[in-house]
Amino acid sequence: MQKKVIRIIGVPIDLGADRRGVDMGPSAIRYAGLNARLKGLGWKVEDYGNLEVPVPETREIKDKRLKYLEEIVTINERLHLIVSEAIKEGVVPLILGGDHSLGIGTLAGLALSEKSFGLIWFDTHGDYNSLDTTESGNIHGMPLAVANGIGAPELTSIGGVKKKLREENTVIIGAREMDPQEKELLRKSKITVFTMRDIDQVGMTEVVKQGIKIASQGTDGIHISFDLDVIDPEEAPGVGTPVAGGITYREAHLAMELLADSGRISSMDVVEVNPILDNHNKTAKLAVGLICSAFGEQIF
Ligand code: 6HN
Ligand code: MN
Ligand code: MN
Ligand code: MN
Repeated sequence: MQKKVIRIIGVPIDLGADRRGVDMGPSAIRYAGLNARLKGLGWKVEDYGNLEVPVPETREIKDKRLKYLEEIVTINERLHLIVSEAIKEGVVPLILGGDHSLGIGTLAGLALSEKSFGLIWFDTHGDYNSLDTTESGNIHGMPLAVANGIGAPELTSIGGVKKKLREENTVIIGAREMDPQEKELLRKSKITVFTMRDIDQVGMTEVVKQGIKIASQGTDGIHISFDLDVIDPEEAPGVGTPVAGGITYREAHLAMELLADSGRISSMDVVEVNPILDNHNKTAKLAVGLICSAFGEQIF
């Protein structure tokens, strides 16, 4: 039997966020044993290594509303080609961040495919800021909007097609902190938002089941974009933007286990691991556990 292939692509970027450190995420996740564990699950693992990303100290912020725009465009131009190539070859791209601005490149790469993908975005945040709604100017707060065709033309034009996602097949899970105008913008879309309150009320199983249904309708697969800050900082202290009141260790695993059961995962981003703020690589180890659950690891 031919083994299925996962291609790991590291994107050590922290240009999209104010707080430094998520550039070390790919190293921390690899150091936590990712490749060996995936191989243990029967996957053939191709590690592409890391994309070259400039160090902020060597660059200047030219526009405070779009910090490091040029650099982030260059990186995502490169990433989108690598992701689209992986999909074309029938291998599963697994992108390790880095900050969430890399979602722009991943989704642009998926959009180049003839296949169509639903999207499940696990995040505390909406990442749906536009040029006009951003309060920080940090591009990691914008990737979902950019993928929906909203934002700086330099970003939305990556990959040629402006709209890279199907709103009706897009789901956010775990939201609990959004900027006021970002919220308004998101409400105008057809994106489904499951907040922490929804998870509290109906449980993670129900939320993920509904999420899979929404992301599956009329699509060939599901892309998971997993921002570690969706997990409670007690469990995941090493993240770029920690916010109290997140999902538990088990809820996160359960979500990945249910997605694995669906058999529909086409690709995955794992972002915002910050080793500087972490406690003995706890968050990176958790990230590895979640990736393995998504790719077939079972408790029993
Ligand atoms: N993330 N809404 C805030 C901003 O700066 O736009 C926070 C964004 C966080 C983004 O965690 O990927
Ligand atoms: Mn930075
Ligand atoms: Mn995010
Ligand atoms: Mn976030």
